[in-house]
Amino acid sequence: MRIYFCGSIRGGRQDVIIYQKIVQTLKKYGEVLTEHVSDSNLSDTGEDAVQDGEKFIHDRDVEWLMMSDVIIAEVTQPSLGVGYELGRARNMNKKILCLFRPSSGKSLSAMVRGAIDGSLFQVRDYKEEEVEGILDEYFRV
Ligand code: 6K6
Repeated sequence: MRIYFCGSIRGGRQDVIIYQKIVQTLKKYGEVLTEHVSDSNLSDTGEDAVQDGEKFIHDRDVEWLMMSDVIIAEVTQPSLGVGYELGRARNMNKKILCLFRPSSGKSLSAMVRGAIDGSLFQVRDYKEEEVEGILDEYFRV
């Protein structure tokens, strides 16, 4: 199973600890193609982008999206990149789970919550301490 994890980078890194918890849990279920998203050394400044080249990053990430069996996105911290990835993945008819924490006081974009289709595209509101259980449930069915 190939898993593509999406989380905010330039959108802001304040949830990186939660991304790490999610990626550690996802590793029980398959290969996480985008483990770097949970790397606390990755800043939102773009230094890594300069090194790698933004076109390279974009094209590699879209290729990984195509190769992946499932997309897990932590969508609490708004990110243009994550929104873009979700739109592309939806168009590829991928299985997608978006995780959102209402306790943040934020309100999820209607373009994400409104994309729920009762099967492939799911959005789950959760509390931080529930995240492992939610992922276990998602991957065991
Ligand atoms: C590093 C630091 C700032 O920009 C970078 C570039 N590095 C990236 N490397 C790999 N994936 C990236 C990078 N930047 C964005 N992404 C992808 O977009 C990830 O898969 C994330 O899910 C998403 C984050 O988008 P932004 O708009 O929050 O950066």
